[in-house]
Amino acid sequence: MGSQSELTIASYDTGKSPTWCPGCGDFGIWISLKNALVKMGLGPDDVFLVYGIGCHGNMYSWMKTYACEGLHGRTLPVAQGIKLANHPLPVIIISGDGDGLGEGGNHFIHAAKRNPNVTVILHDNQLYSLTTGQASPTAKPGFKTKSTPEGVYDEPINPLTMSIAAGATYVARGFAGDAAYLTQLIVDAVNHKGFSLVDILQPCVTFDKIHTYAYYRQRVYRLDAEGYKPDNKATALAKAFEWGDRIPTGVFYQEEKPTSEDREAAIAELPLVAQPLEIPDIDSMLAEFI
Ligand SMILES: Cc1ncc(C[n+]2csc(CCOP(=O)(O)OP(=O)(O)O)c2C)c(N)n1
Ligand SMILES: [Mg+2]
Repeated sequence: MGSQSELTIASYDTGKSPTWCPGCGDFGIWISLKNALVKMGLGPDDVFLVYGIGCHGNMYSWMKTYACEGLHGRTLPVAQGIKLANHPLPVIIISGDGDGLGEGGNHFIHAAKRNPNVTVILHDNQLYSLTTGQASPTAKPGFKTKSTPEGVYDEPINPLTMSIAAGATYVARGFAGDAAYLTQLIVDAVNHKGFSLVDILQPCVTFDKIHTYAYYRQRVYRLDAEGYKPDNKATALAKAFEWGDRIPTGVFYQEEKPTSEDREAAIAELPLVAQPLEIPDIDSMLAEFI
């Protein structure tokens, strides 16, 4: 692990500057992620980031850690492969609402069900922003976008209720305009052992004039300030459906459960990367199949 005293947010600089639009919610998420890594003492060599395709995924170019950019929607298969190969390595997924819940929706449900020890940071702007502002699966009814000029008319996917129902063991929501609290939620999510989601309300300043920083600021409140306890699925689901004049943020649900790596006998003693490559007795192994 990197030495926390030497780490600063500058430790993750690549020398490239962000190309995000000035004011994009991605900035708040990026700074919160860097703050969280510094707080946990995870330097560029101590963590693997898997990026989706979208404005969020462009972070790959200005964030120095072990990392890869997957195909659009395929962050979770890649992340689970990395976790199987080297399960002590923290793996964080930088995904979008389109990437993670549209193209990658099926992977998302099955990853939540398996409970690998990975964290999904979901940049939830209700839009496909990189492709210039089409409605994403989380777009709310009535929202007018390039692809829905009369307003969205179908039901949105709710990342929180979907994750809780599918079996995720840490489910939280943050706001890109509150970096201090978002940092805390990311630290908690990465420290949680199991599949963790931080769904992040993220204003898109270019393609969305409705869900602005002011819009969210007037509505968001913290569950923990109201004595909420995240230990009951039914209560968590009810809270996760709350959306309107008041929008809850914080930890909706958390439970301890064996991870997919815990259940994998082949890596019980040693991570796969630390295991010897040679096959001890190839002839007797082959004889089983002949
Ligand atoms: C298989 C495939 N389909 C479609 C695209 C085009 N595409 C690139 S980014 C994107 C949407 C990104 O939306 P989201 O994940 O919400 O990211 P954001 O830009 O909002 O951060 C799409 C559809 C692609 N690159 N690959
Ligand atoms: Mg998006």
